[in-house]
Amino acid sequence: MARSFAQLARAAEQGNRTVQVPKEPLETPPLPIHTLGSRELRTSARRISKVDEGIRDLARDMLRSMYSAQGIGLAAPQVGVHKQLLVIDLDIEEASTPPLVLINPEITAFGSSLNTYEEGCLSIPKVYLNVVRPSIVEVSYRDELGRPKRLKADGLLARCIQHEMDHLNGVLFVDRVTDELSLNEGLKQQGFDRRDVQSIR
Ligand code: K2U
Ligand code: ZN
Repeated sequence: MARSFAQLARAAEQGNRTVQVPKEPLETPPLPIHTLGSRELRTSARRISKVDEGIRDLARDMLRSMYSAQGIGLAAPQVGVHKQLLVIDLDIEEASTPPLVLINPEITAFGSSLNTYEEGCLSIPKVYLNVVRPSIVEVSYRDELGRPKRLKADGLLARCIQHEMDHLNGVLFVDRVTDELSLNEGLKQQGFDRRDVQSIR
């Protein structure tokens, strides 16, 4: 929905405090994405104490890197930044849909039913494997202006939120794959080392 002239004027006068960036692939994405085997992916992220312009600039660069890689989610540890920040955009084909920025997110409730979804990860290219997770989550977080928010999600958004929040805790989707044969096959085909998968049971 287009913003009114007054809203646009207010946004202009406040300076660009939103984090929307063009949703197109860049020649040189600003932040390289680390891949399986990198210690960066296994380092837990720290809480963000102050949501300032620096955090908003980081979110913008993460979005530019995510869109360039055709992803719908990205967590700061994937670009080597150990802060509790993740960005999500399920609608990467629609230029006007704003992305979700979750700062210091906490899952406050899980739905009781589970579902299976074939997940991928920008840090583990071309490996797609089934992962079982709760189908509904409730999450509380701060947005890009530092405002406290609560969100109840199902479907792909619930799945993406859980996948990204795992990244904040140094957990990768391959750690949750229970089908050992598919896991070994999928990793070997792409030249990844099975020993980089961590058991989390
Ligand atoms: O690496 C990442 O965190 C980005 C993930 C996000 C994601 C994983 C599993 C399920 C949903 C989202 C993906 O690589 S983004 C690629 C993608 C695109 C459309 C649908 C699912 C995954
Ligand atoms: Zn991922």
